[in-house]
Amino acid sequence: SDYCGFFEGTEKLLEVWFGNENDHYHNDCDLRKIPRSAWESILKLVKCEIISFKKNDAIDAYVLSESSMFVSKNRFILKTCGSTTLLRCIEPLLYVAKEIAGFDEVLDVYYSRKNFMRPQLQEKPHTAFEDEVEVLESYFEDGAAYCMGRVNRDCWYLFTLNPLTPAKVIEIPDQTLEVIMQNLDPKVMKIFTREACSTAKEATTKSGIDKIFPNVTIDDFLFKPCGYSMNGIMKGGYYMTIHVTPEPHCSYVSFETNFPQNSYHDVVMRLLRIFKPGKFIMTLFANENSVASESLQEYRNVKFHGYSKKELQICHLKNYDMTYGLFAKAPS
Ligand code: PUT
Repeated sequence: SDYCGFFEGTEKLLEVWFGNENDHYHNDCDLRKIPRSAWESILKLVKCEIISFKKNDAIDAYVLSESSMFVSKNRFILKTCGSTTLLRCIEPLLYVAKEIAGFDEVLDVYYSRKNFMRPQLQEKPHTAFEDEVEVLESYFEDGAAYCMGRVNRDCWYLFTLNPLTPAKVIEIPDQTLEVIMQNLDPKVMKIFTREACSTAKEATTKSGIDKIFPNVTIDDFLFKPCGYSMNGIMKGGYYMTIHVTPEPHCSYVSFETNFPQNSYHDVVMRLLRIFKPGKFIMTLFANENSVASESLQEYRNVKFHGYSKKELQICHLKNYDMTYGLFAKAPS
């Protein structure tokens, strides 16, 4: 049965790293100086709102009505689904980052998303990647736009800074794994409905989400009548986030983390056992100093039991190497 109508679970994802021209270690700068009221006004433009908040000494994590936001000292991450207008946050974000947090330069930018199930339901410029790129280019110089995967089917778009001339790099070890799953097992998706679970915590434990990583402070939310979001924060500024759209005709689950691993094979296998997707895409970013940089090579020959690899692409960027892979359930 359908729990409700169509919902575009596919998120738009923005990550911005800030710096200060005269203060290399940006001792006095911090995005966490930006007050909640400023974030609320910015998110209003994006068409979503804050529904929950948790923090530790390294990261502020917000669960939003449409996905999540993570604010660290000099890195901002916003992930929003549905028909939100994420790119409208850029102008006010650059303003508050300068005027309140003290950052006067942008070190790096990543805007990415999978192809929408129903692009016609988006608001401009999100109806087409080319139009999104035009907006991004109006704010950021030296932007490079990529499409990984099949332009006529499952694909993943990325805009980032990749100047032809030497540029500043992110020196601290950094890595991001994203797994975007579709055509999920309806029995698993049922867990993320109010019919099956009365609290978010129940859905978190029943599904096994609480076992993906140890020592995570979880902030979870179960929507009415269905849908689920969780943020997890760990020591050292690491985060994980999961968003579930359980409706059978448009099921979608995303997982993202910057938690360092030499190999993400076991993490991905855990996700596949929990969610049982019919297909998924995996993207992994790792910079030179990251422990995950070696594992990028591993993905050339990676195998996930029960799934076959349809595509694999490797992209060398300014700060990071990135791998994109599409996998589909192998016939049993
Ligand atoms: N989503 C972009 C990730 C870039 C590396 N942290």
